[in-house]
Amino acid sequence: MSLKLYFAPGTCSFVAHAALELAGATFEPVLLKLQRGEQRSAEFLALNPHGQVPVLVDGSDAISQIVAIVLHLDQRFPEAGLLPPAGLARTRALEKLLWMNNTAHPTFSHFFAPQKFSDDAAAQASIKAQALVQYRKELAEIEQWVAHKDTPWLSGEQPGALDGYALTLLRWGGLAGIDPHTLPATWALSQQFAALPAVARAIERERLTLNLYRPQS
Ligand SMILES: N[C@@H](CCC(=O)N[C@@H](CS)C(=O)NCC(=O)O)C(=O)O
Repeated sequence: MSLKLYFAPGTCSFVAHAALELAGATFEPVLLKLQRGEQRSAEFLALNPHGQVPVLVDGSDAISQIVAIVLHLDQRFPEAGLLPPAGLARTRALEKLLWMNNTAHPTFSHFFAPQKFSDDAAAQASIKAQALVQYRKELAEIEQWVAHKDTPWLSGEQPGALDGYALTLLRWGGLAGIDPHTLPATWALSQQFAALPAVARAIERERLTLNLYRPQS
């Protein structure tokens, strides 16, 4: 079955993009320009009515949601080790993956797009400020996972989905004025992950700069 990934450079779709490359999958990458609203085209909404990337098309099936896509790829390419295969290690990896997706990622969305959550300018400023406080704590939590892991990668011996998400969340932190050097373990892990030939292909395709840090004015 043919695979196609709808992605937008620098967004959370990188987690799926890196996973496909790590799995050695043959797939067609389809770049969407979110600034141009391409995620709201009729063609894309037919694949994902939520109008968001990533979407993985596997044959005639369109799959959205990062966690669902990772689980699907993990089943399809078990040898890639995107997640631990079984047992408590798998449960713990899913626990982290879900937290990244349902907690840290939405916190950043509140910082990046506060207009989604209020149409009042003062309320937006407050949402943004509070989200930044929260996001710092969440990146600090990931830093603890990375600093105290007893395996080379976040979920085991092989690089996988958690490492791709950690890199993505750390990059976004740079946009929020969080210097990655203040999170040295996550920064080192992200650099190692980015240097893997498979991941480097995704980074090159998305034309990503790893360190986006700029001090906030
Ligand atoms: N829960 C979704 C979140 C997806 C998401 O937030 N995608 C963002 C990019 S990081 C997006 O497509 N935003 C465009 C929009 O909402 O218009 C998932 O896990 O896939």
